[in-house]
Amino acid sequence: MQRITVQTTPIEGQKPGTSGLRKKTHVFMGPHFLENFIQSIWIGIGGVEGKTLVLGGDGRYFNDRAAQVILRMAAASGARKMIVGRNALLSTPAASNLIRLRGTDGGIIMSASHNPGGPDEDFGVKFNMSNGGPAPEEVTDRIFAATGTLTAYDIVETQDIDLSRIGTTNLAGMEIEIVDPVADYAALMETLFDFDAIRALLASGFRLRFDSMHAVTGPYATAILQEKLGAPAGSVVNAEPLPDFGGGHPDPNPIWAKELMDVMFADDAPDFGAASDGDGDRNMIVGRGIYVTPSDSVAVLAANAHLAPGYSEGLKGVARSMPTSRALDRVAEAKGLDCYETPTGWKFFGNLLDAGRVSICGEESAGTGSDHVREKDGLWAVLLWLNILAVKRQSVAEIMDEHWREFGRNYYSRHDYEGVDADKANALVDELRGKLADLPGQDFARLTVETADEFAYDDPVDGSRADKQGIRIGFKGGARIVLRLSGTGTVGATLRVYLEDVESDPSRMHRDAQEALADVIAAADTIAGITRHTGRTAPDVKT
Ligand code: VG1
Ligand code: CO
Repeated sequence: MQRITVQTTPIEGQKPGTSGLRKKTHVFMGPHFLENFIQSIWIGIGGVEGKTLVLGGDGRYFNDRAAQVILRMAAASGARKMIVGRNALLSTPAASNLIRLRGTDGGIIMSASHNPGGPDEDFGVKFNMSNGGPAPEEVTDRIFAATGTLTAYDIVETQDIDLSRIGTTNLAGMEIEIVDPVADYAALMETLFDFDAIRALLASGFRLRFDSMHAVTGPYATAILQEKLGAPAGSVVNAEPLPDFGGGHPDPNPIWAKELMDVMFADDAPDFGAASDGDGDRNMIVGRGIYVTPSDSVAVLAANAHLAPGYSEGLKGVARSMPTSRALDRVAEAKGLDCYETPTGWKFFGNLLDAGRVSICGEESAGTGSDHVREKDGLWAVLLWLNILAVKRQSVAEIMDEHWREFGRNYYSRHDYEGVDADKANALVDELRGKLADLPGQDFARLTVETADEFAYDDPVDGSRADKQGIRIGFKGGARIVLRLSGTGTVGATLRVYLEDVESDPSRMHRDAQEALADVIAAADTIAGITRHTGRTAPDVKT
């Protein structure tokens, strides 16, 4: 075993995006790429010497190899200890929990989340802080700065560590503890929810189907839903994590989780369906014959969380990312709760959660979570839904109907234009930015613009500022368009167009969202010139 210093030179393009650094797997596997980034993390966090970190990933292709490299680099730089999920697996929320539970200095999560995996698909690495949450921009900026000046990295040369057996081992003086990835997380869930009530619901003939999409939640969902809560074997499907997610796209939405949608819209559909993404932090909720948008889901969860033991004393406040629909704001207003609007990405919720200002947060991209960890948490959302259903004994459709009648409905859809030429996408945004000041008062597709600006966020806890976080256009009557470029893609640019309108007439609350939003959709194209700039006449994905 030998500790060596390898000479290297900076590699371009190592700037972390919305959630860590994501690249094509072959890029990550290229000479020095992973090593450069990991050494830059050590620099960005002020060194790893004497520190304890958690390490795990979503099991995608290269997860196992990357784990060995990261362990050897941590040992070479003097880390005291690494706590690793067995076979280098940990869902993102389980990693967040482990960091908090063990009081570590942070952790590394190997995942490109909802992006597909495999040799020709994507890989990613993310650093989380000692609070269990994604590194804030100040830290990712330091990491990125280090990638630009790096000249060498340290690594230990040795055989692979056997990560398949729970227990403790040693690597060049660094302790490695291999833990069951599921146990602590499952125990945490048991403290938050009424497992007896959910067990009784499932014993009463209520049928559920959870689609793990061959990603990391398979073992978690099987242990919790089937083994602990008594859902019959086969309730959790696609449960085996595979390096390429079975060739699928582990993004839980009606397009990529179509298999689940088909089952839930069939005549003999189960009562409740759910799916999760690559690293287990996203959730999709679908009832028999009804899809629940993530923006509605977080609103329903906030309105009913008190029905679960972990939230019985009420919520401290709520938060949503800016493009997420304002269904949550309606609940907050009715309940007298503070509601914060943050930029896209879970890292912006961390300070609000740490400061005890909010208990539940959500994003339109199928991320929901609470102060139990510092990441969004797919299974947590599913369990809270089940707890609510167990108490209310209503169908998902009845719950949505009641919710809309009480709070009003926010029709919502996101249109994604993927793989757009980056220059064209930037030109679109620049042009739009240039005309924001002139938009108020103008009419488009029967809608009158009331406000138009580019979102900037001043963190109320630490005063940090994040600007250029998306363009938002508000119309008279409450409709809204938001446009921004994705920060998680690996090919070209992805333009995201978020569309919303409000409806308070109960007789008009059961329309198709695309139909209900037709004017808003038309206005978006006219205002932003989407077709003119991109040549596209329709989005690639509508969720
Ligand atoms: C997307 C979503 C955002 C989410 C992020 C990470 O980012 O829009 O809401 O926080 O993915 O989710 P972007 O920049 O592509 O819009 V995950 O599950 O990939 O960690
Ligand atoms: Co994810």
